[in-house]
Amino acid sequence: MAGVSQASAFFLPSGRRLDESPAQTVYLKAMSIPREQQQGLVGRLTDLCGGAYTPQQRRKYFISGPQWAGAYEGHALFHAPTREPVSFEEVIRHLGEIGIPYWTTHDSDVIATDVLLTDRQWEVVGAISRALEQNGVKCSMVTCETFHHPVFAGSAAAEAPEVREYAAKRLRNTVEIGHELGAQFAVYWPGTLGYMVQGAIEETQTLRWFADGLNAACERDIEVAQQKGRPTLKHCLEAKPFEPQAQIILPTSDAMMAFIGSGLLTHPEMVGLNPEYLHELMWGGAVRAVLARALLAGKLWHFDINDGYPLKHDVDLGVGLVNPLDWLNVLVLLRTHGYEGPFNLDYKPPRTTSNYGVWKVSFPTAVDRFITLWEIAGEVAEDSVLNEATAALKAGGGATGGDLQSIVEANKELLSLHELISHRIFQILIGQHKGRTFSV
Ligand code: GCO
Ligand code: MN
Ligand code: MN
Repeated sequence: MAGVSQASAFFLPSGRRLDESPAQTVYLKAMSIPREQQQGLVGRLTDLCGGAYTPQQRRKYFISGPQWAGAYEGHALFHAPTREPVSFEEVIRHLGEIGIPYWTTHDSDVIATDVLLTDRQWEVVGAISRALEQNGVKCSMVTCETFHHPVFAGSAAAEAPEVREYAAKRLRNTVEIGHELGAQFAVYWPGTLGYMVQGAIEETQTLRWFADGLNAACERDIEVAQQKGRPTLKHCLEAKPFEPQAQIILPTSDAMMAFIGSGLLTHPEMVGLNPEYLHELMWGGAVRAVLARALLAGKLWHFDINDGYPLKHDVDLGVGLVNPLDWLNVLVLLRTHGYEGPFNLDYKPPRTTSNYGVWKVSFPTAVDRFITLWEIAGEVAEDSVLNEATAALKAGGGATGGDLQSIVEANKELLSLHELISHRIFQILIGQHKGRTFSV
């Protein structure tokens, strides 16, 4: 029917187009889609969405895909897995095909815990290097899992010295693996560093022990970097305000910064931050302000990108699906301050997404939303309305009297620009600055 655009038409699984009319919609709803046609439908509708970048375009950005995100099977405390296991070879191959140039991993994502710290781990590391090489993907970051295994029930900074000794070995080993894989960053999310029940943990002692582990990692890094003629890694702390413990000893990026400056670290200059967007929303923080504080301290080195809801738990949704306007503003801040670190896609494809959907829908669309928001942030930075409004606010009304009333009066009309700026950013987000209008 004339007037029905490609984009708004309904399609039958056969590919035949149905025009939008109530009767036909009912027909479409009533018709089941056989399993063997479902991937075709999802794939076709994904392609119909348009707006996808090419793998070459995607590779221009410092974006990394975590092994644990690609291989996440949809399990949680109340949730059985909904997806099949995926090997690192498969994850790396998909990242290469999509055009995600970097891969990140926990030590135990790819090497079984009982193989870690044995000679056999180097066979796995060799296989990883080959997979990376074959697929044109690089390892940018390694992270040490110190939360999942029962040995870390009382955290990596537990009372028993043998637990802390084991944790230090794992941390040093992760640094070695990182150098072997060519990584530039190591990330530490302390996980169980906290408590469920009160009184058993002495916080100052726990923090000293936690620092011992990080010091061991930094000291080993200095040795290995020297042996290999490589720069040392950037060691990045990641905070999360709750989960998996009820109370967390280092719950926010600001707490992490205070810890870096506490005097407990032997190499505070080697340690910075890996904030995660959602983790700061979880405590009710303004993510942009969190990042601004880290930028000022020179500690914003790595950034986990995802989305979710304030004051709720760690749903790790794909970037931009919940808070696109806030995300745009975050990226404006990072662009205008020359942030050049990685954007790590630390999200969890929802358990309603299939193994096919993870690579057809979840990863490519997350990357493309990020790139789009990053490019829109560039438009915000260059927008003439915004630049003139901002400059006017900074110039002020030029009160000369010096008395309070004349200062208030001089800026009174200018301050309406705050709301106008916010409106303009919304317009840029939805493309109205380029003439997108609706006939109403
Ligand atoms: C989470 C955390 C982790 C960490 C990872 C790297 O949400 O559970 O963000 O995904 O980023 O453990 O240290
Ligand atoms: Mn994270
Ligand atoms: Mn998270």
